[in-house]
Amino acid sequence: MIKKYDVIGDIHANAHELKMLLKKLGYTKNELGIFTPCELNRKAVFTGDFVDRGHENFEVIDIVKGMINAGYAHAVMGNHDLNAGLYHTRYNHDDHYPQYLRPHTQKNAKQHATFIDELNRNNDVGLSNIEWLKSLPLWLEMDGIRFVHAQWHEPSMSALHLLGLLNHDNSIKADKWGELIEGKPGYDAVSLITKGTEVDLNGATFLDADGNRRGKTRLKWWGDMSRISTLEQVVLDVPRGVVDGQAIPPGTIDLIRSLQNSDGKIIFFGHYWMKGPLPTIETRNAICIDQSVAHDGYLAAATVSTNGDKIFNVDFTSVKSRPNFKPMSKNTHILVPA
Ligand SMILES: [Mn+2]
Repeated sequence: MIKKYDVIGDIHANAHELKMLLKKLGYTKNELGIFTPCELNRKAVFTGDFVDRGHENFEVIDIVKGMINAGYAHAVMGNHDLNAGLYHTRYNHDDHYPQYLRPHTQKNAKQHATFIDELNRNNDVGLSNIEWLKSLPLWLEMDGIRFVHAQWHEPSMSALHLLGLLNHDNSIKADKWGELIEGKPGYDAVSLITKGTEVDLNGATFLDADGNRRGKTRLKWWGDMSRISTLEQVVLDVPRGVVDGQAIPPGTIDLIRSLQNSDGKIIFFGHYWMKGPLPTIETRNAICIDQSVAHDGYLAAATVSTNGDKIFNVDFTSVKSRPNFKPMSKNTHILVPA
């Protein structure tokens, strides 16, 4: 039997682009307003990051949640969805002071500002949306196809199960969120899966888009191994010249090899702010489908056709982000709730 999966990357609260993309993929609204696939055995799979940056957090969740409940979609958790869960969940720091798992610093509040704004306007819906984000699985495998937000990191997946933090569907148990404290093994494992690995730049530093000086950056783990020879080829977001001529540390090569060697199965993921209108295939078994809709880019999808045993076609589709879309001003003042 032929099945199709429309794999959709980071949406970041851009409901308008999501609706355009679903229409382009042939989905139509049913009598309940749920986007419905145009053929049997076709489903959407969302690779996470539903919230933050755009201004339609709740509408995006409403669309995706409706599709999942109707049996038309699946989704995994992105780092922004995880951060939202951590930001709004308290744990007992000591016996006297419950604290939030993600501290309410100015930086964290700013990153989450559009969601907080919607939450302040509609608290009941917001709270149920936070619970929904917290219930998403960290990874999914269907018909031998793997879906994850940043990295299919098997040591972390095993660790989370061994620590007893996960349900059978690889979502985090509702009563275990209190163990996701920075520096603890559970936190590190969920971070590696949803945020990926950071590489040390051997003492080199650069200024990131937010003006922070950084000595580490995201590892681009899905390049073609036969072409990779320098550190520059496996680091993301680093301006040209910063790591000129540096060799890749052997440990990093081994890590890349292990991340790509996914039992021969193909991995779809988002997270990495790729540029251009359509995703590109660099290796046969790992495809990034985040085309930076929240940075004036595109919302992309990969339509994967499989006979249940073997993928026989992958098509890419995307829609441009709104021309007048403006990211939040960097000077937006955010009131940090006490
Ligand atoms: Mn993202």
